[in-house]
Amino acid sequence: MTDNAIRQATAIAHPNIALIKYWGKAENTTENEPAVSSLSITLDELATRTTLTFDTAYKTDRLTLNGKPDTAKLPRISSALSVMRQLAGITTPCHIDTSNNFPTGAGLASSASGFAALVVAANQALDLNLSLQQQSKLARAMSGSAARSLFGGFSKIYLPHAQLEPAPFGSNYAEPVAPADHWPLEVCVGVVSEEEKAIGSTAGMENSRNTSPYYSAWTAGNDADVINAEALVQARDFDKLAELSEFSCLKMHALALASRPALLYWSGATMDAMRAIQRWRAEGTPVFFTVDAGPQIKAICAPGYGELVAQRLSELSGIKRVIRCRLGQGARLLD
Ligand code: 2P0
Repeated sequence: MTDNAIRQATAIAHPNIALIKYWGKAENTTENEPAVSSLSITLDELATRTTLTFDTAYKTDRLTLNGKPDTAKLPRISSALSVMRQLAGITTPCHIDTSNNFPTGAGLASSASGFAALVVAANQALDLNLSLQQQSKLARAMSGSAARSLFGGFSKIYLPHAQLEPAPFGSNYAEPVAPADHWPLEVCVGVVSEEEKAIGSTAGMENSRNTSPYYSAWTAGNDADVINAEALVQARDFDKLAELSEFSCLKMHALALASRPALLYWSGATMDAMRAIQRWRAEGTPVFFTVDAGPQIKAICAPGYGELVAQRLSELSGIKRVIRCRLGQGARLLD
């Protein structure tokens, strides 16, 4: 690409929700390397849509989020984009116009969908012709969970050795485990709060690595959890995946809770919903919960049970609204 061209591309990406959680970065990483393996599902209903316009007429990068200028988030996005500009051999400023149809920075994985959409749009606009694996590595360096949103259905980051590769791609990336139609699970997101969280995941993970007495036990267990979860996904074994996924979620929160200062992401409504979901499952409804770095509750349901679970979830006090999702596609270009 020459430096005097106007280039534009639009991409869409969906958040993903980890069933086997990522929490913790490799020590001394300059490439945002995760310290643990993870496995996730990509959703369909929630989405980030991003248009990038590179134009030499601009003096600096600018960011519009949900129609409003956003200077707070610009530095992180701008420097992420600069890695891709460097690959293209240009320095052209860019207008990043992005919108989310769900709350930003509130534990609904907006950084996963946001950075996945950014990489896919930049790959196109800058004519980089990167493979999906290369795009996933770049997304991972921007935000760990974003690597997984390159793929639809079920995907994983499996890094039993965590060997570092040279920049800009780093050593690890996400891989597809199974497409959405392999096992069309449904997801009901119970929104407890629309507010942005006070402590971002990056700072929270560093806090846990530096202070939680459970950290080494946590990193030692995740490879096996991912191997086992992948086999359960392939076998479509809902009950065993439910047990393993709730175990991974609670293990991550135990680690976070035992950090100093403590990372307490749940509210009372989160915990009430966790107990209700376990009760529904004991009564025969195939559903399990997961919770990320925020108070929202995610109820994962066997195919056909989304409507029933959404109804029950919406009746719990403290749940403001329920968003129903199915499993979706990976990040992709829009015309
Ligand atoms: C996950 N989370 O596996 C875990 C579970 C939240 C809880 O990955 O610092 O935004 O940008 O690499 O990906 C959220 O952290 O962190 C996350 P960064 P990211 O989905």
